[in-house]
Amino acid sequence: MSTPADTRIRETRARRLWDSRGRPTIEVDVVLADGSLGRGIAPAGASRGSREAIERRDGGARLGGLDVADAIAGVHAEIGPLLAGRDALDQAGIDAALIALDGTALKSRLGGNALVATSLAVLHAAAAARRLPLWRHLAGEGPVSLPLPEIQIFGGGAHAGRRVDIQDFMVMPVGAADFAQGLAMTAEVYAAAGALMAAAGRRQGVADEGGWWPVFQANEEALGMLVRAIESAGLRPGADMALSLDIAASEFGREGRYRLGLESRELDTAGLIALLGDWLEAYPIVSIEDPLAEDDPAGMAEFTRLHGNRVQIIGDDFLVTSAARIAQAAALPACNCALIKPNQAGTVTETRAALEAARQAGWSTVISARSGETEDVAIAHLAVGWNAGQLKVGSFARSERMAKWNECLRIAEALGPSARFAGRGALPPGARDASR
Ligand code: 2PG
Ligand code: MG
Repeated sequence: MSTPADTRIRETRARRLWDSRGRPTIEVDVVLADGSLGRGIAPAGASRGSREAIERRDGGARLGGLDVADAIAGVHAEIGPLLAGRDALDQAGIDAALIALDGTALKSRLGGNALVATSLAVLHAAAAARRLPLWRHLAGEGPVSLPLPEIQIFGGGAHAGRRVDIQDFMVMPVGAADFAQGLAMTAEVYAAAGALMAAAGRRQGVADEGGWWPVFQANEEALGMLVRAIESAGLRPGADMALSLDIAASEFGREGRYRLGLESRELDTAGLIALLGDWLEAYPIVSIEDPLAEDDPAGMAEFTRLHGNRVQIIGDDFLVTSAARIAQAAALPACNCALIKPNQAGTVTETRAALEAARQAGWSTVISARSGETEDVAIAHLAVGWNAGQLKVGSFARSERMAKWNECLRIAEALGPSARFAGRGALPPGARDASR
């Protein structure tokens, strides 16, 4: 029998790396007494909820004010000494200590970026000490599944210079038999969409998450193009490949006024709800994220009342991976699904609590990347190990995206024939059939 690993934290060190937009970000290494190493990197959003954990950035003129020297200094001066000697297996205790050390409501003092990188590093170190892949460490005896992918084909909003107002035009391979097939179907649709765009003179490179940069005259054109891309790939829209949207409405709406810049028109809450309702009628859409702005809970509740029985309604900016906000929304009720982003919460424990709150409400869950990403693949493991059901990573191009999809393929192989694919069953019951 081997002796149990010594899982006390020996060293915590931070460094500056660069994310997929070429902006500074923070990486934290946690080294245990037995030599096990855990490493976490903070991602960064562009369309952010106002109540998510706040990144600590240096400010000033250099590097757009985005450097992270202060956040790194905080890890070395305060977080390292706090963690020294603590047991890495006690994730909850460590995260609680980090939250207390920071002492602010939105983690602005030490920075949500420093905290999430540290918390993820501790998690990785614990898995390494147990000689387990992260997904297995997280799952314990619980069930695991490969997630239904949600993959962007066109990027818009804050990720494409606001070329179109809607942020993410995505597909979900609901007809796939397994995860690998789902990705292969997506590859065909991504390529078909690119070819159709090029043929129509509408292709201008890619947006921040690797989706095609759209040159459309109206937001709805993207929906028609998506359907044609699915057909051109030899798949059935709805039955094989469904559509999914992230409206990211907080980016163009506040106080009940929504300004669609591309179409030079302004809608009120009822108007936007009506427009989106028309799209739900006309296109095989199974999921829609942030249909109304974060400051419009009445709109979110009304949208959910009207459409919650037939489409997945995800809260992102509206819920900010907060267990408390998810419980409040469930009471309205608004939404039937929570987007789960570790850096919105700031620690692994709070991220997990948000996932549990969503489950408690009977909701579905989507683990999500940010628009600013890195080679860190932790979220692929969270999606499988926490049996979250769905994973959103951006598009099907650029290695900071592909790293996550590819990691899921490796996990699927490790699971072998017993691997369960969440598939369309990961969606709320009414949303599972978009071929209506
Ligand atoms: C979102 C994410 C990913 P960002 O809004 O869901 O698409 O974007 O990371 O910019 O918040
Ligand atoms: Mg979003």
